[in-house]
Amino acid sequence: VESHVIMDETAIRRALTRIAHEIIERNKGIENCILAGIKTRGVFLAKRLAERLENIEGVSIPWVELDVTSYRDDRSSEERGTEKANFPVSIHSKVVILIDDVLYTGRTIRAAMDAIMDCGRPEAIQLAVLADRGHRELPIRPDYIGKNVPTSRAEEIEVLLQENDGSDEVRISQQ
Ligand code: 3GP
Ligand code: 5GP
Ligand code: MG
Repeated sequence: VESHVIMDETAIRRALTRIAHEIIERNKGIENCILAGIKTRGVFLAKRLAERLENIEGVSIPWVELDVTSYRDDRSSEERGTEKANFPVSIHSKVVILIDDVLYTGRTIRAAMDAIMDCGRPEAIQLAVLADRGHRELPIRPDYIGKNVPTSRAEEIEVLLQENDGSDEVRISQQ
């Protein structure tokens, strides 16, 4: 399998720092925002963004973990289970910013929006992704993008994060 690095540790760090500034600018601060990281790697990215946002703005921002398994449309109802999303903080009238590592068909984000709506009525939902590899099957677009990565369907993006994989790196590989 041929594979090469498209983002190294520095590139990932700079992309997250830029996205943090974009979030602050777009929302005129972060007082009304909540970060929702989509398991697995989206959660680590959400934590990192929360840390940056707090350092820049000097106020804390809540972040939550989102497991969208039971809201997916591409699993059988047995696989999905019936567990309802449950936020530890109220999302009423908040701007919920979804965070994921890779955006592809958009089905994960569709499921994530369903999970959020099940928990209340946010003022808005925004989307931040580390890599957008294209091939959307739904009308979904990210508000904040680490890197646009044009891919063929046969390619795959591998995201390695320190917290989970021991190093920070984004790679693209031909299957
Ligand atoms: P993540 O949970 O950290 O995002 O979907 C389970 C894992 O498999 C994901 O990790 C994701 O990174 C990885 N993965 C790689 N290619 C694909 C793909 O084409 N579809 C999905 N759903 N996951 C993929
Ligand atoms: P989608 O639902 O948009 O098709 O896919 C998004 C989800 O699937 C993300 O959570 C992501 O983890 C995973 N995914 C889809 N394609 C890829 C890929 O090429 N690389 C990685 N790392 N994850 C992918
Ligand atoms: Mg993911």
